[in-house]
Amino acid sequence: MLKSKVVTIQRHIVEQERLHPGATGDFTGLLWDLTIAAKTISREVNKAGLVDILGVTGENNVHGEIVKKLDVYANEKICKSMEHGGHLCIMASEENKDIIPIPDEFPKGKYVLIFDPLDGSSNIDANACIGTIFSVYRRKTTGSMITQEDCLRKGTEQVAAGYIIYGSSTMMVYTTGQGVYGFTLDPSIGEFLLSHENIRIPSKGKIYSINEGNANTWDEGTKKYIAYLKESDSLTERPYSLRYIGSLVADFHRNLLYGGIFLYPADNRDPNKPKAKLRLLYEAAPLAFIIEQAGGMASTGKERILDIQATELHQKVPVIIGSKEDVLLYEKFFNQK
Ligand code: P6P
Repeated sequence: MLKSKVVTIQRHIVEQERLHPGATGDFTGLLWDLTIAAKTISREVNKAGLVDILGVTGENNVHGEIVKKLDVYANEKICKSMEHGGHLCIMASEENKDIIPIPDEFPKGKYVLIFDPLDGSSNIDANACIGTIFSVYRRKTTGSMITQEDCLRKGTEQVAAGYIIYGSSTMMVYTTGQGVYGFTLDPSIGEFLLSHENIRIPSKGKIYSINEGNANTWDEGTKKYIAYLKESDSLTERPYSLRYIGSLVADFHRNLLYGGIFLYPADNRDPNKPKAKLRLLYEAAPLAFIIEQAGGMASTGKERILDIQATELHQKVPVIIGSKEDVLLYEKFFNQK
């Protein structure tokens, strides 16, 4: 039974545009083109088991990870869908070592798109949830040359961020700084329909998401915090439940709706050289924008993720993200001397 008020994502984007008096429709066109790419990737993801798109290409991406065909497909689909609209001046992707220029034959726009085309791809063959994550900035440089500088930004400069989650249904969740909105794809009409208006994350959850297999790599503060969550205390609603899919978008989306904390701390076995895993520009920063817009918090343990100035395209950071009270408590444990 459809809700009385059926709002497509296109209509919502236009309504959001009206909130920005200076908007030219350029930004609307950018988000619109993204929804086209999302629908096409969703179609391929949902039939991945039926066509020879599963399995690996045998190549590795810039991080030395084996690339699955769907990653390559999603990356190419987003690039092809976004390069000709005249909204972008540059792109950057998890799958590409360097920035992705807009081909000369296409007009250049004033926005920058940075994305992870298919995060959680190691779960593809297991038919587990995977997702696309994107982040949008306004161009920073003014000269004729568009450089990597336009991509190396601080998260607070984002004008939009979002993700598409390919799960039991396909959802697109995004923010332009006016709250967080979720749209569910109705395949029968090929439209994303508003299903989650103004998403707010509970201030405190009862779920924690972390790869417990890495416990021997954690710093002392993280070890103590996770041990604390496992103690029994009805007053503070402990023990928490562990929920970990191993697909960032899926773990993030569940915690956004139910409340809770997702943690990917650095490997601290060499305290002089802590090693993080998740990437700042196309994983941590866009999700941090979304979580703050939903009333939550995103930290490295030491600092607000949105305050970090990127210095490398594929820079990695520790990610502690979710309900504000949970992240604040983690920071107390992490910074205990
Ligand atoms: P681990 C997937 O490869 C990913 O980048 C995220 O989607 C996910 O949160 C994380 O890695 C899982 O990493 O080390 O727990 O398998």
